[in-house]
Amino acid sequence: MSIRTAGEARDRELGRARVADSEDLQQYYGELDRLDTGALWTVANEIEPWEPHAFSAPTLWRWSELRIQALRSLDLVAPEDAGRRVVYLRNPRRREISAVCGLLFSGIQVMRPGERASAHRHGASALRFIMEGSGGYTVVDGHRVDLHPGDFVLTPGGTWHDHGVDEEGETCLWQDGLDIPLANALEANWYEVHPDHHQSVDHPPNDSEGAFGGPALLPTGYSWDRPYSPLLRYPFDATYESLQRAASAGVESPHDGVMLRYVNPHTGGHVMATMGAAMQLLRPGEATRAHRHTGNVVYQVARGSGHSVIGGHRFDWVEMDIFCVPSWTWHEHANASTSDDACLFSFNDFPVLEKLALWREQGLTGDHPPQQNA
Ligand code: 1HN
Repeated sequence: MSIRTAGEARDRELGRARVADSEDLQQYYGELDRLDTGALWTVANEIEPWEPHAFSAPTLWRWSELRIQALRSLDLVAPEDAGRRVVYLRNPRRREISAVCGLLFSGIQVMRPGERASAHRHGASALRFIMEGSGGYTVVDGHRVDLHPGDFVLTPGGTWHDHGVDEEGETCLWQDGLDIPLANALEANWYEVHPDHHQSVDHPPNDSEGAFGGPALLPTGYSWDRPYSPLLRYPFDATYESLQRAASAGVESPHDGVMLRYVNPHTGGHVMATMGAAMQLLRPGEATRAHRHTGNVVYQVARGSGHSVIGGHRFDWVEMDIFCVPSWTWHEHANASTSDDACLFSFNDFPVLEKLALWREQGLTGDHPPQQNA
């Protein structure tokens, strides 16, 4: 797929590769090819786009459609056979790597009461945003974490994890976000099945929240040297209250509304090494200004309804819909309601961009973004 969309006309400029073709050159290229080599000037403009190029298409998946298909899978496959009963979201331009956007993965997992999915671990990191159900839980390295709608939960790379729904619970649905395509692109992913297939819970339930979930309070005398947050669950109610408090304190951005990052309380940094996450509040009638940045973002509507303009395309959304914003794509969001809040959960690959010093951001002071390239 060509990454030279806009700017081909500018490739005639001094400073770009602009070698005119000739018979001698064609013969030369043929000889290089036989040696598994090539002339840089034949590919330079292709591999050095003027601006960051997104391979993914801005896309929205309707929860009303996803939910029906995820529930259908309940009667079609058992978690013991499927490993994980997940319907994944496939970006129309990322089919070959099963990515939702950029190098991120997203899927809808469904489990019914009494089911357990066996324990495993992998190099890739995972996160979950819980949509519906009760009695769901995940066990992360022996710590049980209960799953409630609106909660954001971590299963960091390298940790043993298995999930289940208690017998007396209700069918649970949640979004799984993973960095699997990234880990595979880096040729660094691996997978292990737990020797006992299920973990024993060897800590009090939800202990990570007891220890690390206080308001800006941490236990004394603990040490933590893992590359992810010791807090494994971020409940919705506390998140929503924080957004309200931030709004009252005037903490807002013209591009994001009131947006709070989920943080590793130990470092103040992103929750995991490869993926960050956030929740943003669009107040009644609020519309943000367009901006763009490197990094890919997958949004899920946690509350309310509205629309986003992404790369010049308008997407109307309602609760639980999922949509994505590919790298360097102009985007803006609007709350459709003049009386109710809208909340957007999102996860992203920003930690990777930041660590590799590839983060770049551009905002607009005017109201309308320029025409986005196709
Ligand atoms: C995985 O391990 C889970 O543990 C869910 O629940 C989705 C998608 C791709 C690869 C591994 C899970 C996954 C996954």
